Amino acid sequence: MVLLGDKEYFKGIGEIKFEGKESDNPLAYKFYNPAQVVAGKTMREHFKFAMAYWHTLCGTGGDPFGPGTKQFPWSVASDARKAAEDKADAAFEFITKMGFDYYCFHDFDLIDEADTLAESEKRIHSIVEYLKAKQNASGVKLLWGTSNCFSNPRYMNGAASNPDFDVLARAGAQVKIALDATMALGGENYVFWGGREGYMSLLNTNMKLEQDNIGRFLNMAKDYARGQGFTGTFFIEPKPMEPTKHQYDFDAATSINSIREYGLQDDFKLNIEVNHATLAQHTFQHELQVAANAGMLGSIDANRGDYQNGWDTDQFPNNVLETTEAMLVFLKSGGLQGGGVNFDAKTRRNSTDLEDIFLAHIGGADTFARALLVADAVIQNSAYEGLLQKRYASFASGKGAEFAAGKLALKDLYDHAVANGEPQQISGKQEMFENILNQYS
Ligand code: XLS
Ligand code: NI
Ligand code: NI
Repeated sequence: MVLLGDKEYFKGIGEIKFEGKESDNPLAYKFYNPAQVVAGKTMREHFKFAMAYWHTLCGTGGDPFGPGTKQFPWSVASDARKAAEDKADAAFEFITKMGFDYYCFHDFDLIDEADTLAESEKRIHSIVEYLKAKQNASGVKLLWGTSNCFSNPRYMNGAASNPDFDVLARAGAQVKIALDATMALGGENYVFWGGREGYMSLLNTNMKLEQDNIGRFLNMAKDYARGQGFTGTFFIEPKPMEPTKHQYDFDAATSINSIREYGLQDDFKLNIEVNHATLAQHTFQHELQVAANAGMLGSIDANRGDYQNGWDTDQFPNNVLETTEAMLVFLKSGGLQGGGVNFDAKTRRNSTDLEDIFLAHIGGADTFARALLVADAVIQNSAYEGLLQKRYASFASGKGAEFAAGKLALKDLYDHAVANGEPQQISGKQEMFENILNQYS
């Protein structure tokens, strides 16, 4: 089914509407009701759902054992500019039919990279003009842009962490062009995911120099964009491994340390991805909480991994209980600072119908919406908050409160312990907390 010249790619699929949980229509939202107010904000404002250009329009399902399986009707033109326009048409048709307000891209998701830097820059500029018109016509906005400094073989030894200055400078040029494109499109944020910023073997690696170079590189990118008037937030997206064995931005805590070490804490926050958290042997909610504690919970890449293997499988979210634990952190920390929820997720290799892309995003949005509703009900109506407070009540009065206010010395702890004897055993009540989540979901 090739629709050359025909601008509707997703035929037979209209606007996806909220129909509620009783609806049997697979192409309707059961829980995501954009206008519904939860904890003082509409769902639409809470989430700022975004489509990821790379998975949704570029990824045809190839894996190490076989080629792509999906024939996208927008990927048939041989001319780069025409192919990019078709892809943009499909992108905006999809985003608007989903009722989403945002999208995210890597530079060369938009249009194929050319043989030279100059020609690549020209191509990006020309497609940016086209996208600008599409944004204006639809009201769809750019949540964040980024540059792909990991696919091209020139980056096999890294981009900003490359041992060769020429490659580092080449990456700098690419980031400048991607920043220009992001700013021209009114992008609200800019992401750095260091796919090849890491190493495979310490034997051939000067880790200190590589990390210092990344710090200098990020500062230069930030200074350039600020100099051009960019007021958005920069996000680091942590991931422990894949493609490199040791990625420098391993997890939220590691990345926050780097951000502070490089002096970037006023401009940078984190973009937390579910499957990256689990690859780092953390939970998603743990990573959100670490980011929130540092005031750096910026944005979310929504997906999920697979518990039976250790890859970045980028499946769509569908686990309500787990997402509810994440939404508890989300609500209690006041939501995302500047970012939104980007579906960095792909349909399976054998999900080959165009309709599957809609079903997947509907499922992802419904999972987040349902989890938000449950988390809100738990906070508002259940014993949860009270139980949590009670667990730490010893710091709210007496000596505990004095300690929390920084008024005690070690000798005071000694005196308190001597006076009070062996502390009572107090249960952590984990099962009771878990039962509350189950009860409200
Ligand atoms: C890969 C990352 C990537 C970033 C953007 O694992 O998730 O898709 O989000 O470069
Ligand atoms: Ni991501
Ligand atoms: Ni990822």
